[in-house]
Amino acid sequence: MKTILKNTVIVILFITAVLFIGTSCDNEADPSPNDNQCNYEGLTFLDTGDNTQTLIPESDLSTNIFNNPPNGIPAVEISTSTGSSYPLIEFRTEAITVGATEVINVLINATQYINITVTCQRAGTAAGDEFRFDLVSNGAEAEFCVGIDNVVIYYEDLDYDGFGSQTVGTPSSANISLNSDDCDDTDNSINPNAIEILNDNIDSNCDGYDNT
Ligand SMILES: [Ca+2]
Ligand SMILES: [Ca+2]
Ligand SMILES: [Ca+2]
Repeated sequence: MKTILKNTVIVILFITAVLFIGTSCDNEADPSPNDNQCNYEGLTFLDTGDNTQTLIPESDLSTNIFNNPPNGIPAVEISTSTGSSYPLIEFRTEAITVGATEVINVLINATQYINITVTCQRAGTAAGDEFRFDLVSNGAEAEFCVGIDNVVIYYEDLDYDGFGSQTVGTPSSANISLNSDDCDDTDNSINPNAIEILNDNIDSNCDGYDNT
């Protein structure tokens, strides 16, 4: 199937599943136990014939968890993988403990679909853990069952040079960075982008050596 046609079909199926059909996606016991594995993985819905339809397989979804974001509210983001032939989907929720709910918007191919109620039915905190989110709108349901691919960690960047220290940041940290590459977080002239001053007893560019 050509990519554009495939994308169109998936978007229509998703919108139909989430927004219009009065079907459900009860593909596991409800409420779901916090099992280690989802029965069905990826973005799925149950059609009117009670068959689980996979809109996007898990392997084409990328899932990040933010356990220590600057705003102090952990969140999960799910998107289509880079290079995926599926439509661009961006999903972010702060409902990431079992039973938590949130009403969110979901972005599909640059269009916002609003007022989708997300319920977290399986939760994790580390890479490899699985999340299961129920998406409900107008009585229709779809589900994300996904494994965490990346744990995004924010580090303290107390000298504001864009490079974090090894210290994991908190919402009260003065400044934060997505990397931990600073070898001296008290001096903004010392970081991986600095020019090394040879043999001054300071490793200015954080490569481990004073003279390179
Ligand atoms: Ca720094
Ligand atoms: Ca150096
Ligand atoms: Ca030096």
